[in-house]
Parts: sequence; structure tokens; C-alpha cells
Amino acid sequence: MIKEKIADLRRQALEVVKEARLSKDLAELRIKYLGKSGEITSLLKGMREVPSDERPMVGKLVNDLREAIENAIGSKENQLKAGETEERLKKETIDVTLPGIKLKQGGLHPVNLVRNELIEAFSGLGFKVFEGPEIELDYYNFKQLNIPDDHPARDMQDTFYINEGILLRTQTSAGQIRCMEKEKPPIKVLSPGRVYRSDYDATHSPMFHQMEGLVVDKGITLCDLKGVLEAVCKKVFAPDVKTRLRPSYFPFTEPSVEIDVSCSECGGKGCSLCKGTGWIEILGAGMVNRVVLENCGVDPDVYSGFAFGLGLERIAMLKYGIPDIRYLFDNDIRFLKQF
Ligand code: FA5
Repeated sequence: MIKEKIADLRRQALEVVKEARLSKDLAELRIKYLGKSGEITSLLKGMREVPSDERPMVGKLVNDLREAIENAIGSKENQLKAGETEERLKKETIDVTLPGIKLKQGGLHPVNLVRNELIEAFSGLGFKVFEGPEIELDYYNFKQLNIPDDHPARDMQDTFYINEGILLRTQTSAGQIRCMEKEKPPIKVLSPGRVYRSDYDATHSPMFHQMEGLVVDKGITLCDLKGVLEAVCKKVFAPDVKTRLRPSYFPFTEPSVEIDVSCSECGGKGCSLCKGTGWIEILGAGMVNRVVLENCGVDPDVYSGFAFGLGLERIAMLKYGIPDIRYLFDNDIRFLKQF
């Protein structure tokens, strides 16, 4: 009786193993036949009913059956795995003749383009870059620049204060003081960086970039300032661009000037961009005030210097014809892609 049962189970098990199509089916069959509560285990449980003289022979048959099922599952498993690997490799085949996926190339922001261009132009004239902190002491941003606590010039720059005495720098001019404290003349530095003011309209942004220039040496005059800025403007705008100096006021320069360039849009005839004047203001500048030199331990009777500060966004707007400063900070990819 049990012999027939063993023979039936062998036939049935080898058949289903042969028919299996997936590795996971084989795993299920292994549990069904060879698992703890599988068919072989239940056969062994039935051994109690087998007459004792037949037990060794029946035991051998059960062991043979277990071995036969294990072997059948093992070899079927190898066969399926080989097939599955082949199938996967076929699916993963790469057609090297297909065109590749083009990676989108990023570009530099217009403010960085202008910044790099200016640094290159000034470096050619011997300027080196000096960078100061964005979170600055009132001492460097105002006091040492000849703007004491109650000076009305503080109203010209709407300041973000962090606490009393500490602020977000409103001008890269703070770097002038840090530089003169650190280095002795001759000094010829360029200090680019972010500055902050409580301003917001088409030409004013609460965060913008300035680039400061400072030259201190013996015998520096306003002509040197004009010559340097004229050379750079011709390089950055156009070789025929004209520049002019207009009297202005900054507490840290004396005399102070504003520098205009001839309008790139109308060539100086007058248009809406230059508000009919033919000129566009690009920066503030002047001869370093004696008081500032003295504050930094530089003898104003031996040394003189000039300083200038320009707004990078304004230059980028002029150069690329950008009508509103906010385009520069909206991060609209359609705008940025044009540069
Ligand atoms: C100054 O900040 C002086 N420190 C410049 C200077 C340096 C004068 C050295 C003398 C010697 P002013 O506040 O004018 O000056 O700003 C300089 C430039 O920054 C302006 O010409 C303008 O181009 C730009 N600017 C000012 N405010 C903003 C703003 N809110 N958004 C964008 N650009 C601005």
C-alpha cells in the first residue's frame, strides 16, 4: 500500500517539477514536498503502520524519493535560472547606434558674466581681489567710512540691522577699511560681493551685487580714477563708449563723483532708457577722504587714493538690455537660457 503511495508521489512530483516555468514555482514545490509539513514528512509519519520487517526497505524508498525530488528541483532550478538570465540580458541589450540623450548644459548667470568680465578687465590693470564679510559691523560699514551714528548720509542706504552694531553690509565700501587695516600702501584691490538694502522696485533689489575698487599710493589723482574707469568701460561696453564725471557726495570720498557712460541704446542722442539725457549712471566714486585714510592709519599727507563702487545688476541690465532688475532674481529658466 505505502509502496504504491510512494510511487504515485514520485510520478506526480517529478511531473509538476518538470512543468514548472518560474523559479518561484520551484520554491513553492520545494516547500510542498520537502518542507517541514510537506509530503515526505507525512510519509515518514505513516511509517508507524508499516510492519517492522518492511520498514528498512520502505525507509530506503522514502529516502530515494526525497533525493529524486531534490535532484529534479535542483536541475530544473539551474535550467530556469539560465533561461531567466538569458531573457534579462536580451531585455537589457543597449543599441549603441541609437542617438544619446543630450544633457542640458547650464550657463553662467548674467550677473556672474558681468562680474567675471570686470574682474578680468581690472586684473589686466593690476587689481587683485579682496573679499569682506556680508554680515558686517556698523564700525566698518559706516563709522570708519566717516559716517558717524547720526550722520544724515545713513538715510541714503536703508539698512537691515541684525542687532545694534551688526548689520547686513549696505556697500562693499566696508571692505576698503578692512583692506587698509590689513595692508599697507601701495594698495590696488577689487572687492566684489553681495550687499543688502531695504529697497524694492524695477531698478532696486533688496539684495544686489557691488564691486568696489580701491587704489592707495603716492601721487594718486582723480585723473587716475578717470583713466582706469574709462579703460574698463571701453572693454566691457564698447570701444567708442564715452564716460563723464559728475559731482556728487559720499562721506568717504572728497571730492566725490558719479560716473556716467554714453547710452548704449541711442549712442548719446537721448532715448527712453537714458531718460532723454544720452547718459547712464553706472557708479559712485571719488578720492578717498583724508579722514578715512587717517582712520586706517595711512598718512594722508604722504598717500592719496581713489575708490569706486558699482552695481553689477545695473551694468548687466545696461549691457544686455534687461528692463527690470527682478528678472535677474526670478530664476525663470526662459530668461536665464538667453545668456
Ligand atoms: C555706494 O554704495 C558707494 N559705496 C559707492 C562708492 C564707493 C562711492 C566708493 C565712492 C567710493 P550707491 O549707494 O550710489 O553708492 O550705490 C552704488 C551703486 O549700487 C549704484 O550706482 C547702483 O548701481 C547700485 N545700487 C544701489 N542700490 C541698489 C539696489 N537697491 N539694487 C540694485 N543696485 C543698486
